[in-house]
Amino acid sequence: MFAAAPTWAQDLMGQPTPGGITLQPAASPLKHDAHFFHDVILMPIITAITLLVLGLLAWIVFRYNKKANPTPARWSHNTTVEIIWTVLPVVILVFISLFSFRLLFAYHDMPSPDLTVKVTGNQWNWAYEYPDQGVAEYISNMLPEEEAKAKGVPYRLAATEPMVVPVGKTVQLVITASDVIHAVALPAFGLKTDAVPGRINTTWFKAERTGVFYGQCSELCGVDHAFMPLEIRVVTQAQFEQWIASKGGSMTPKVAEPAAAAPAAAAPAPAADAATPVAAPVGATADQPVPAAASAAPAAQ
Ligand SMILES: [Cu+2]
Repeated sequence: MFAAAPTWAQDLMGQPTPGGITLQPAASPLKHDAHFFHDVILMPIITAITLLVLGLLAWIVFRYNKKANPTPARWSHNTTVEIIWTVLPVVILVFISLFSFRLLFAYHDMPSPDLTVKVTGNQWNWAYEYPDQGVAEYISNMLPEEEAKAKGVPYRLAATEPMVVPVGKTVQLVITASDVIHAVALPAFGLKTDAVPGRINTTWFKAERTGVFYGQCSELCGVDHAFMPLEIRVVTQAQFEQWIASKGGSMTPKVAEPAAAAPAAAAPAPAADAATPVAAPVGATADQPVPAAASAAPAAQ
């Protein structure tokens, strides 16, 4: 499908490019920072060191071999050279660490999030939940090969039910796992965070454009490790609100009645009992418990 386009001209957004050699194009601030760290800081230093060592080796091989230099010098130790080759690597590492820590802090210092998505790794699929919008946990499986082909989407990257997020909003991912360690990895957003049973890890991204972005589990988690892709669909705010509504959620978080809603959702039977003692002291009429129970019933559904 994409074979006609030269891969170096335009890397595919949000997915790997056949024949591509560099990092995936960035679609989130952290990935731009990671590109800078890799392209501007690490690669020039690595290239310079590699060329220096190659040059030194070539110099020694050609200038000091047995033919070119039949009587070798007898001295050992050179204080100046030893100080240089000790201090210079330290300086280089400190220089790298300045930019490395800056990137780590950027990952750590999340801007105030607009949206929180809970991500749970399972053997072998992902579960997404939107607690603030009241979207219950749903399972995202890998799209079967025939369906992926029919839809023209990448097999083993496309999912049955993607995570849907609005463009330009800071999305916080709270990540855990139910069985073994998985990892949320999505190159275009620079995400790679372990999903550990019994722990909550967080990471964040802010999608800069709409579209579909693919990632994969990046922690060897069992026999179907290769078959639990992450698909994040970035849409406009209006489309996101439509999607939330289609999932039975609401954009206005219920702040006033979380205490009543929580036990009703968890266990409908105790909630009905709880309504009676609350109504009894307040109730001026005997009818009071009936409307209270009736209002609790829709919440339980
Ligand atoms: Cu996994």
